[in-house]
Amino acid sequence: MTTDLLGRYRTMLRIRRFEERCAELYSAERIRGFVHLYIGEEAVAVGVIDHLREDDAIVATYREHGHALARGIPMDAVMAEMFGRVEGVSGGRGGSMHLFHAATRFYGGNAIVGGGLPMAVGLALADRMRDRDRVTACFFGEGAMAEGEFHESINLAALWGLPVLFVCENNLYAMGTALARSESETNLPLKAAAYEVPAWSCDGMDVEAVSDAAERAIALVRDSGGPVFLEARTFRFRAHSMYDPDRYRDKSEIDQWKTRDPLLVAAAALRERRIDDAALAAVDHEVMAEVDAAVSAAEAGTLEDPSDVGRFVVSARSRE
Ligand SMILES: Cc1ncc(C[n+]2csc(CCOP(=O)(O)OP(=O)(O)O)c2C)c(N)n1
Repeated sequence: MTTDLLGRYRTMLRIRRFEERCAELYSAERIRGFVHLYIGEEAVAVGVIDHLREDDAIVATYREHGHALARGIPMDAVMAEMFGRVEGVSGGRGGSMHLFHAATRFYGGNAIVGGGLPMAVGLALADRMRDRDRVTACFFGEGAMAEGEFHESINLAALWGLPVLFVCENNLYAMGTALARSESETNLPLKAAAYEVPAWSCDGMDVEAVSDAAERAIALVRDSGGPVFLEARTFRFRAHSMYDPDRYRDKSEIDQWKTRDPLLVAAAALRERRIDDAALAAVDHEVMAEVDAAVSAAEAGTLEDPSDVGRFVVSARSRE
């Protein structure tokens, strides 16, 4: 847990530099498969995950590199996964969308929109049945709130009083579909409140605002034992995925949000606290060295022998 703003700035910068490098490596065809970047949204994962305890759980989406790094999964293991190497966090079999790390109770990484929500409710149910004082933080986009899984999951969590923090990362677009074009009600906390779940919003571009809101939300989950819903209003600066030509948003809208880049917002607050530019540059230097080392290690990593392709695959025959 990094309680100071400089620590949070550092984690956000680790996510940013990691992903910028991933984008370059993807364009160079050294990373393959699907890649969804979190650039612009870093304050959300960092502000929330900071307040989780080691034995709390996290469920995220396919846009989960930031959550994995904020959780403390080593960057080497995340980068190796991007390269499909055995040393990767999921043994090279998951790739960008399926980061999984049982040791830190990081339950993915899920390619299905809304797919993580019932899993989070199940994890919280298991904790409740075993009388364990744990919280499950579930991250999802506003697009997932149009899915039945959102409504089924939040309803059961409320009905059964399960300790889930539902974190909606509202970046306003679900692929090319703007929220206001697909939902008659765009007040997202209102939807959660319809299930009697305490719900509020925060500025997802300001890590301190997210942190304050998350601290309050997680404390309420622990005290009440029931779910809480937090909307973080944010924006992705890059396209939906590396395949997306991003033709549905005006450049002016993106530029406007970039003036509130979470790294700029945090840097400004740090300067007010007399952290000078040289100190921030030193952090960047260290982070770049960490990314360089992770890429070198990943490139030198092991590709699984093709004859192992059936390992971990349960077939009808192997069960006989
Ligand atoms: C059940 C399902 N439907 C559709 C898709 C295709 N799809 C992938 S991402 C996405 C948009 C989701 O947007 P949102 O939930 O807001 O998350 P964001 O990508 O903005 O982080 C869609 C429709 C999918 N993966 N799963």
